[in-house]
Amino acid sequence: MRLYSYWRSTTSIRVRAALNLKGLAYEIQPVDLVAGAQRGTEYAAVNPGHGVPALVLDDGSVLTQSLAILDYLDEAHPEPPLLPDGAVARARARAAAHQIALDIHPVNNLKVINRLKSMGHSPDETVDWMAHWMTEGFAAFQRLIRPDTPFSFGEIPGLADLCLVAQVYNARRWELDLAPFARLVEIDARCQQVEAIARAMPDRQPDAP
Ligand SMILES: N[C@@H](CCC(=O)N[C@@H](CS)C(=O)NCC(=O)O)C(=O)O
Repeated sequence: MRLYSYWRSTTSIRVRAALNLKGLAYEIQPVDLVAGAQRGTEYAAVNPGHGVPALVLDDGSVLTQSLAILDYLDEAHPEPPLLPDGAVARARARAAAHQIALDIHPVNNLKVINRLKSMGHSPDETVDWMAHWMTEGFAAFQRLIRPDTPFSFGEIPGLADLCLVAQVYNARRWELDLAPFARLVEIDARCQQVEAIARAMPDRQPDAP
């Protein structure tokens, strides 16, 4: 498989971690988001949505949207599972993941920040913007997960944890105050002890500077 990916992209981190957890082989095809490669004709042919990641399967099928890719990976390669047992628990795990993937990430995406800057907002204002949505989203996430498990929903890392580790990385990048989110910091630290997740983090990517 080939994964179109950018080292620091949180959506790419999620998918890299899932591929690693499931022991799947893949090669990385870097897409330089800062250089605008996601908007070039070559990548637009892969993903008309102009975002990473995109996963090309061995038969040439192209999958886009990180959550759809994660669903595919969990269906095609069920072990280890990304979701807990039981319909209610699964809905709750998905809801926590969506809190980050659908409520924090879209409003803090590079293209949104660039748009805010082009409308006259200063870099400091855009950092405030991102911090606002991360703080609100992390507060909700912390209340949505289980209070008593090593990972967000159980004994092994799952969908919500993969979204979390990526967003915590991004939060640290922008120097967000994580003091109110001790449970999230603790889960992130536990996830970083899992080699499959640690190997998915930005600094270990071939396109990291
Ligand atoms: N909803 C999409 C979002 C994909 C996306 O936009 N990813 C970001 C990187 S985290 C990106 O490529 N941004 C490029 C841009 O904003 O121009 C997904 O989950 O895959």
